[in-house]
Amino acid sequence: GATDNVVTLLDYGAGNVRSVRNAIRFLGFDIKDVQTPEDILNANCLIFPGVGAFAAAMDVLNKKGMAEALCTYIENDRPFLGICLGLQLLFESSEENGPVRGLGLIPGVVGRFDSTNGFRVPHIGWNALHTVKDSEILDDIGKRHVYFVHSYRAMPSNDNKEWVSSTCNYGDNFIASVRRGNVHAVQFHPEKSGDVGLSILRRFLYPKSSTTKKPGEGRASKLAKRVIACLDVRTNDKGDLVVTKGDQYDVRENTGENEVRNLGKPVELAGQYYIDGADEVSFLNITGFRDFPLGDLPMLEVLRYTSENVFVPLTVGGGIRDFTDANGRYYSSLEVASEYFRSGADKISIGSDAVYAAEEYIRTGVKTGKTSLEQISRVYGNQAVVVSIDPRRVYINAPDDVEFKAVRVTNPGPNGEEYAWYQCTVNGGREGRPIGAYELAKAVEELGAGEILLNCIDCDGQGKGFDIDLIKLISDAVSIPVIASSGAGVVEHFSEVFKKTNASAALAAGIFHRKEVPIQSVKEHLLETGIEVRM
Ligand code: 1PR
Repeated sequence: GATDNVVTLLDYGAGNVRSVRNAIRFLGFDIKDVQTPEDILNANCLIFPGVGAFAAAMDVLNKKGMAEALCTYIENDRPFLGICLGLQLLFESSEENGPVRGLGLIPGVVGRFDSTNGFRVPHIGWNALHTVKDSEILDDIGKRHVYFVHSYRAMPSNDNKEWVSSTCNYGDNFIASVRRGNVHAVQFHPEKSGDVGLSILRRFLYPKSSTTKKPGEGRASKLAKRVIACLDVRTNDKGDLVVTKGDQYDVRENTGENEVRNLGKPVELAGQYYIDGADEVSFLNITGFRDFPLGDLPMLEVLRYTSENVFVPLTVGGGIRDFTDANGRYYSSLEVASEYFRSGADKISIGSDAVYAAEEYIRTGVKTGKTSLEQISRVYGNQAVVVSIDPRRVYINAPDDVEFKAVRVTNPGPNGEEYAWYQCTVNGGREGRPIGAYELAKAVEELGAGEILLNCIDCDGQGKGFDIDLIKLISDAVSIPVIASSGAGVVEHFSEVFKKTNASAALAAGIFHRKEVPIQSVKEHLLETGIEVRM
């Protein structure tokens, strides 16, 4: 085990392993980074949080001579924990942009989830496991959920039976963890799985402290519906970074001073929501469209501090686009996103820039590969790229009145209109664009978005419920997960959106900030109504 309280970390520089580092430090260990193959061979305890694409990872490992060292280390039964791609690389090969050869330690091929059978890909979110043998680090996991985010998976077979310690059901029964002796690997992210994840890491780091030997009573489950807390962040007129919240995107108070509504400090609130049971936390830098976010260092600091104590996924959005600063220095959107990832974000969210990209794509039919969406998802993977849509309802009398996809609305408009289309906006709802939410969602899915955050300006801050018509329209149109947002006022709004639409998650802001509805009571209500959630 990690006797000297030092963990060796294999970070080959492909992406964000900050949360793994934070979790290791949180558990009281120091980190030694692998520089050479010898560092692998000399490790007492090695963690390999694979990130990025399979082929790129194998490439680096082979070039640096680390593939061979890893094989030797693992064959000698030295303490090892692979995470996500760190599990997949142990197999013979992967179909991800391949076939590509892996380390070949475990028989089997890593393949892609099939989205044609109604399961959304990437597989993002919380599942319980089905434990099939004693895995030590998963002892006592029981029915508790862990966090997955991936599009590829390995399947159990007769050939790899001696390795498989748990499976998870998501369309397929895929391998969730493997274990042989001191060698462990997990497909999920313990560093993002809250308390459960931290205790898994703790068991790995302190192997002797686990005394129970009976396998945990795991069981397969459905993917849990996620409850997400959202923090709209901006600097107020005094220059402090505050969590604010608008009514239909207007964040200023109706007082003489017209000040920016201040609902608390971002790091504190995010920490509180984590403790309260939020499945994810999102930060939206809502003035990012006009202020360059890398000039806005406080936001990066907010991420750094938050990720030290918050072990669920963090998303950040606002201002992700190409930018030239006052000194003429050019920053690509990829650089902006990278800075967010380095500071602790697990996903970035793109608003305005995705609208322009989708418009262009629909007009030309050509994927240039140059949009922020395409560039960031190519480097960090689709699952790391969320597109935030800010649509406004536009009532019409007949669906053919516009060239955009319209729906028959549940509640007719002010003049008895029975239809509406949802017009996309940019710059925090200030400017309407000639594209509908439906067209945008389809286009950004093709361009590489891994998830959609679906707001609705009409419902924002109103507490009257989500826009079911809109959420149904979009969640049926795409095969990536859709996060329903805007309008939650009571717990019943959450069960309504999950019963009536195919949303994968529901996000709220105002009711949590004003402490009107605790996250825990949302979860309890969902559970009571038969909806699977992580408790
Ligand atoms: O365009 O890439 O710079 O991204 C800007 C981001 O900031 C977008 O994601 C956009 O949604 C967000 N944004 C911009 N202006 C505002 C504003 O409020 N003035 N906030 C804004 C969006 C909406 C939701 C809110 C839900 C739930 N906030 O995130 O949290 O509506 O609220 P509720 O539960 O209180 O109803 P770019």
